[in-house]
Amino acid sequence: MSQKEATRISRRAFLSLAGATAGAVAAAAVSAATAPEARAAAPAAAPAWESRYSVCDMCFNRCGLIARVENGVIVKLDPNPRFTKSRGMLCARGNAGVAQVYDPERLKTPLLRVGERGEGRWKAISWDEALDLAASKMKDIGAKHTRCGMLFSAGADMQSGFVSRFAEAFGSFNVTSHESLCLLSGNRAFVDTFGDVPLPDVKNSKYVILAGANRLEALVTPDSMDLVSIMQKGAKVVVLDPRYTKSAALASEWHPIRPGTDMAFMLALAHVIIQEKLYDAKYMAERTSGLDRLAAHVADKTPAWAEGETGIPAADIQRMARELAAAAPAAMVYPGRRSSDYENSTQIRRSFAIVNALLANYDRPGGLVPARPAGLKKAAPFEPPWYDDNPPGRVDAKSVPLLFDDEGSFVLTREAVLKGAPYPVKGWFVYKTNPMATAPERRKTREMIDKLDFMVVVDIAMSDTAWMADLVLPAPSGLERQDPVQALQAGAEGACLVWRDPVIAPLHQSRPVFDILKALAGRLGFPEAFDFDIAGYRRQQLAAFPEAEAILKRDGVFYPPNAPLGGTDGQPFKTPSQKIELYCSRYADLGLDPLPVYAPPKPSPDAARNFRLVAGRSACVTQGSSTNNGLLSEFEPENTLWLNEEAAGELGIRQGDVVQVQSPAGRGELRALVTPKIRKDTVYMLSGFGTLSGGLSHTTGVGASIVELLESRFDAICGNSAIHETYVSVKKKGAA
Ligand SMILES: Nc1nc2c(c(=O)[nH]1)N[C@H]1C(S)=C(S)[C@@H](COP(=O)(O)OP(=O)(O)OC[C@H]3O[C@@H](n4cnc5c(=O)[nH]c(N)nc54)[C@H](O)[C@@H]3O)O[C@H]1N2
Ligand SMILES: Nc1nc2c(c(=O)[nH]1)N[C@H]1C(S)=C(S)[C@@H](COP(=O)(O)OP(=O)(O)OC[C@H]3O[C@@H](n4cnc5c(=O)[nH]c(N)nc54)[C@H](O)[C@@H]3O)O[C@H]1N2
Ligand code: SF4
Ligand SMILES: [Mo]
Repeated sequence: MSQKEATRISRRAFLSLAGATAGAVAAAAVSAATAPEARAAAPAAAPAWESRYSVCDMCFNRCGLIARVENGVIVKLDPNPRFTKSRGMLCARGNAGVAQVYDPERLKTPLLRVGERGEGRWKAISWDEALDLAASKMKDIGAKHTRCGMLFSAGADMQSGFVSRFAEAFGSFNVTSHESLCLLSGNRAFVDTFGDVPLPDVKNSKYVILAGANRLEALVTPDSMDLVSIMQKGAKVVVLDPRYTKSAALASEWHPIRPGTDMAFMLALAHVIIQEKLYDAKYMAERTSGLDRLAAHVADKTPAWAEGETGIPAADIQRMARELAAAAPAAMVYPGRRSSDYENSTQIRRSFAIVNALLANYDRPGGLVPARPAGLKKAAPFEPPWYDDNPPGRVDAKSVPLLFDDEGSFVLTREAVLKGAPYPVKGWFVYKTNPMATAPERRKTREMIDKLDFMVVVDIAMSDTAWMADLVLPAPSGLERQDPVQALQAGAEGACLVWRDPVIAPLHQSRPVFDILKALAGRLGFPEAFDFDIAGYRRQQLAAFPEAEAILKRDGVFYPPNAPLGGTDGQPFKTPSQKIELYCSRYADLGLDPLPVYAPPKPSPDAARNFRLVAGRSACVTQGSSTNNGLLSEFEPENTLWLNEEAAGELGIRQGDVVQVQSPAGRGELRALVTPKIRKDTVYMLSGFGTLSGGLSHTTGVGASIVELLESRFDAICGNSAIHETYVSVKKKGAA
């Protein structure tokens, strides 16, 4: 039976299980659904099914779940009703977590590359051999290139903090995370305006402007569910998106904004609110700084002007500004999450932050609320060593004015590795992140890897990044792991605490990254940095809540006492002026625009490349890497190029035709989805296809890779990647 057939059966099994009541049906389905290894791991005469708590690991939201385990095999995942952040939801990807665990293509043993890089010839080796090798390579790189010669990258995970800890103990400043491909420009903008990154309290909001965020497909809990509930109660949700997304379809209003012009829209909202004095003057005087300068800055940013930039009718912009102000403070411009879109994204998101400030919605129900302290204690504190021979800072330091030191910029780090300057980086430890599929300009990531002496990847699957490594280490899924406590925030409801205990024993030879790091720390001579276990670590984290452990075991979630909203009233904001900085004094000091200055999006430098390529989510795919999941791939079997029907007509492209897409970075071939649901000047495709790895049978040779096409642009202030800045040409395959 081929792997595809096997996973098709598992999908059928999954669907029948979802509705099954008879134990016999369930048992039959399970035996078809599970890989032989899983069955082998099951104890012979275990009792009937048990429910075990865990937290979904199919994306960063960490929705609480209950796993039903029969004879040592997970047969179904359900939402944990006590976990209120997800409002009782476990999405399609969450349900498909079972298929990740029992994926026949999972990595099973440590693998050592024996052929050329990317050729796919591997030798299974023992853990001892693998750890000895990794330790000796890291030691060599440290000795030859200083300890900063090792780069560490970790994705969103409850154990990712241990990777940073290891890097610190090892002595390298060079750590990157998925965040510099995701949300750092948005964070930069809000930190520099409010002094922190507030959360949207969607649940209590009466008016939400959702710009560049597709919350009903790109799920963020509880916001996604709350948007639907508030619309049912009469709240207004306005979507600005060049595509008619599912959020657009359900929203009160959709405006197909011209890509890259959101700042013009926001400045015009500010113009109307200020001109018509629709703001709370006392609040503005007491809590914000720079209103006069902002007023002067937006004096000519009229709705009529913004219409010319955005394509949104001036009358609508004026009406929306009035409606928004009337609903304030229970109103917001949704801050968004992924802001890795434009080279001026920090300034674009600053304009979002400024409109929110004009609504006086900070720390108010229905507005933007500060993250609440969760009361976790720092566990296992340690004194990181100091190495005199190290360079002064990160390899990407000083490449942009306001890099986040802890995350850096993947795109700029890659540039530095390619150049070998300011100093060589020759080793890469990668955990649960897949830059070969999620960083723009795949060719460059490949070239970066070619510069390395040693690369080790800890993953659950043979991702494209793992495929390029020297050493690949198999990881357990979240359902097989014990994880530390993590605080999660849910709008006005504040923090909750979760952890993970294994629902089943780890399959195959997989080992959690904590164990790997601990073993390496021992071999590299700093065992003291990992001289604890996760149970002990969690006890220290929970020192303030003696009751938490028992409650976590009983309910799968613990709610620390959360202060009511309004707690920051009268308190200074964490900005230089201690106020909300409409005018950003820090930017002025650095020679950056202290107020967001609008510039029209740059036209394509090449007349043949007349489509802007934009990225975005599907509800059934997580980033670049769940497309090989046997259940989810049935919903998204391949990616297509969304192409406006008029544009397609002009190019002679019909529904389903194979098209060739080209950019300065690369090219791709995939089928066209001819649709009215996208602007004529924009094309879109999903990530996670056109993979290179020999261990991803659903996606290798299927569709096209968007990261092959995207140019490696970045935000000028913080170095976050900018993946909507690429223009592509499109033609029918075979056309001249
Ligand atoms: N199902 C699912 N849910 C997820 C994830 C996932 O992979 N799958 N990932 C999670 C993560 S890590 C993140 S960061 C979030 C991302 O969630 P979002 O921040 O909502 O990001 P995207 O889905 O990328 O949506 C961006 C939208 O912006 C539109 N757009 C493009 N250019 C412009 C423009 O110039 N202006 C405007 N107004 N719109 C534009 C795109 O068409 C797209 O629909 O989702 C999270 N939730
Ligand atoms: N073109 C394009 N690029 C994008 C985006 C986009 O919308 N379009 N979105 C951007 C955003 S917002 C983000 S957040 C980033 C995300 O970028 P990444 O951090 O690269 O995210 P994923 O693609 O989810 O990669 C997760 C990796 O972890 C592995 N994995 C899954 N579960 C486990 C586990 O339990 N243990 C281990 N060890 N590994 C596991 C997966 O196999 C996969 O290789 O991508 C960014 N890049
Ligand atoms: S949103 Fe879906 S995939 Fe993400 S944690 Fe929740 S259930 Fe899992
Ligand atoms: Mo993200």
